[in-house]
Amino acid sequence: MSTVTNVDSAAGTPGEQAVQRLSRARLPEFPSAPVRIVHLGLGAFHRAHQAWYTQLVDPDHEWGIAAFTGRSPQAAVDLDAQDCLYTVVERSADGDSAVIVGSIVEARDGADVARLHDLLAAETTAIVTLTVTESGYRLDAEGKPDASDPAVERDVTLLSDAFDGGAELRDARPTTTLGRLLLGLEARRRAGAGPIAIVPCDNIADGGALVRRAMLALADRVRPETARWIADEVSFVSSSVDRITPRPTPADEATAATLTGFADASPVVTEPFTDWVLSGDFPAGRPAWESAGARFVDDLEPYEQRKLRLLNGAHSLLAYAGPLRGHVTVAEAVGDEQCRGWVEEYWDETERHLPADLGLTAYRTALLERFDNARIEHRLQQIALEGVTKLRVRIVSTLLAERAAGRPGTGSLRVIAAWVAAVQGDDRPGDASGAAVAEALRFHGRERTAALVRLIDPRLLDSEPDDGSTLVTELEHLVDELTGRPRNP
Ligand code: CS2
Repeated sequence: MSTVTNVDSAAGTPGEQAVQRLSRARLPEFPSAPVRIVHLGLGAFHRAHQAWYTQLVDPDHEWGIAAFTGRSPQAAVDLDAQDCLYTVVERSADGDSAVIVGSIVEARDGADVARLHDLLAAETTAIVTLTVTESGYRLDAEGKPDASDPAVERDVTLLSDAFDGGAELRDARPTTTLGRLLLGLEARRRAGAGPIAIVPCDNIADGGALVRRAMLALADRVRPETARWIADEVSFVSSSVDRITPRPTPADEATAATLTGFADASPVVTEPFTDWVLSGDFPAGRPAWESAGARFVDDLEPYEQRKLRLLNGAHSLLAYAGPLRGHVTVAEAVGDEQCRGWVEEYWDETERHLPADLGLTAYRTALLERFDNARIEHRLQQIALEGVTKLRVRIVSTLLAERAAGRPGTGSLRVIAAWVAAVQGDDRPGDASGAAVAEALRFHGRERTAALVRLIDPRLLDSEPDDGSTLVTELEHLVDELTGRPRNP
């Protein structure tokens, strides 16, 4: 890995910071590697995680990444303007250090499906990684492509047409992540380019199997022959990813320039901690990510559940409960004794449902230290987005297990209560399930509470002996406690 500090800072225009823009011409130690990895969802997390790992283990520049944007095409424009080089600022509680990363060699608007088509049709492309957020897969509660989502249905229609030869495959313009990926896989099948690995890197449980099932269901609706080819030739790898990476702010640009001597319009700030656990096959090869600390395991579930439930679950708790107590960042919220107590209570409860040999005490201590790092400005508002999908993944299994054991599961129920309080409040977090949440909010009183719970997972009510009546009462008590507003009888 190259760490660049205070390199020649002579250039620059008057009135601007006197530093040169990052470019491969100025930094010959970052030659452009050939594309062998395609990434969907070019954002800060990918750049601080998978791209960072890839650079660390690729001294001979053999594994270039072509990254496609998800929701923000501007990210590709900004990165492209600096030859896809960018700074990763590692921010510990004591200070900052920086590395320049060059493993991304191509940054594209996600709408450039023709380029995705060509890259997946190339035998040299071995891997597709994804960071498109939990809701970016557009799945229903059963894990199938959500048929009530008009974008999914539009893609099914236009891909069916293109796969049947009604339109040129390369010219089709699906808009959903799975629709685009399916088009790319069909291009690969037609080109005879062989097997490939798909690696979802979002906070979802058993992501490889989930995305495989979803992709096969989608492909089956479009063209069963393609579904069969995917089932035989495509490996879906599950992975648990971990690195706290807040959304970049304008101040990060100045920090990056000070640390490296180069102007960077797209730096990423992240914590020093990082983890990556993977399970699955890479039939067309892969970088030796394990040399940078990634772990390849047969059974991912314990690691994944530990991370999703303890880290992400606590994040969600703080994201909804923290603002009710006036907090803006994770460090502020977890520094509040009351919130910290709720986190500990939630963790005690969750621990009962995780394997005991996972070093949970040390894991919790380390988590608190990471959350306490006040130099990482991790805004609760960012974590609060997409609550329905996140709570489904992070909280529901603990709560169901607690209730099945005859306990109230107050620690987990409080996370849902905090979300209910947040969506009922004025500053309702934006959500991919926004329309469904708005629908539930049209009810009143207990019906509204039940409708919101049902959105997260209907089993929470259906598996209760009294159809959820007690759970709703308990939940409403917790909402009242959190908001300090006892409801009218
Ligand atoms: C967070 C995660 O925004 C969120 O929902 O809980 O992004 C979290 O910071 C990462 O998973 C940490 O690895």
